[in-house]
Amino acid sequence: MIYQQLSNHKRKHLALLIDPDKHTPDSLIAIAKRAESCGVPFIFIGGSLIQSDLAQAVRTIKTQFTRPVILFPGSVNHVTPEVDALLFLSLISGRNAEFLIGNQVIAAPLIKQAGIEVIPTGYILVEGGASTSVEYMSNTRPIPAAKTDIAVATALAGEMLGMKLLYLEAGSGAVNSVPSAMIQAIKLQCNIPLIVGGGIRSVSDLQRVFAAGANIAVVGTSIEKTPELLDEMMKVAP
Ligand code: 1GP
Repeated sequence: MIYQQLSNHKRKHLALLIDPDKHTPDSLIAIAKRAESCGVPFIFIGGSLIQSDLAQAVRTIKTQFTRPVILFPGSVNHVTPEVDALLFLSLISGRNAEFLIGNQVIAAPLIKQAGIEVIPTGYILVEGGASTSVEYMSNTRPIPAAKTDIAVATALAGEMLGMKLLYLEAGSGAVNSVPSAMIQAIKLQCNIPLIVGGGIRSVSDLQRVFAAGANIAVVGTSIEKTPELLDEMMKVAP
């Protein structure tokens, strides 16, 4: 079960987010090869708006990468049996019923048919200093970065609803990643593993997020710009 690997509390994990639209087949092979050789434990694949062939991208990645490829879906259309597991996201920081339950109802039979491992995930959008694709596409407002109490209450509600993971998201390309105080406060109150992503651009950003308590940190944009950074980041992923 991939969930068991993700929730191994003895380890901190770095997950590489790949948006297939940002790649050519050759660059996809190159990044998957790099991820394999430097020991990246998981690749997340997804994006708010994907126009390329996601299933084909997964197949290409898997020619080089032997560890789990996990779907981080932006829409129902992204469901494909090629992935090893899927974060079944509910956007619990928002109040848009389509992203809380509507799309999940449409996707559930397709996921069942595909036989993919499902990981129920409370997805919490946090203000990151730039307006992001998730915010626009989901038509929801992120939790203000200073409102730790709202983020903790939201995370607790997610855990009480039976979510198996929490995902604190500043949004792809965020100017500011999720504040340490918010990560720490959620870790203090919740027992389920915490993923943190959005705007992690350097080794020191990554160290800060791990030190604050994130179990899994997700990086996308910075590796698209500077693939070598992945090797540096993997050195500090304990
Ligand atoms: C994953 O959306 C993020 O949660 C990825 O963010 O592209 O800013 O690394 P970056």
